[in-house]
Amino acid sequence: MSRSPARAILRLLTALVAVLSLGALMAGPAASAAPPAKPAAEAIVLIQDFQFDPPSVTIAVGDTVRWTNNDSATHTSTSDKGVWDSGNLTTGTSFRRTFRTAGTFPYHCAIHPSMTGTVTVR
Ligand SMILES: [Cu+2]
Repeated sequence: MSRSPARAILRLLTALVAVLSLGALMAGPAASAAPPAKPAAEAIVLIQDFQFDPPSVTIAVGDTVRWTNNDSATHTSTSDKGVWDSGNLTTGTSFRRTFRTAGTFPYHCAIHPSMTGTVTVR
């Protein structure tokens, strides 16, 4: 059996390509994607004593607000403009909404309209 140098080089190149492909595969798509300017954050609004606490939060586009009802009464987080409605939040339950557009979003509790808050998205 004679070994051709061309064949040996070809085999070497094939192995090299395989290693390089594996490396690219392991690096994954994240390596080519630009890193986000800021990881998405979650702002927490507690519902207690018939109030949203804090009553106003300012977040960045892409961030999420989480409302958690710490009250004994049932409340809602309901957009004044119909953008979202949590439905009834019983004691200990939460509702999350991610805001993908900038703006000022007033909201209230549908059960207790005197409870109001604002989400500002920049
Ligand atoms: Cu309420």
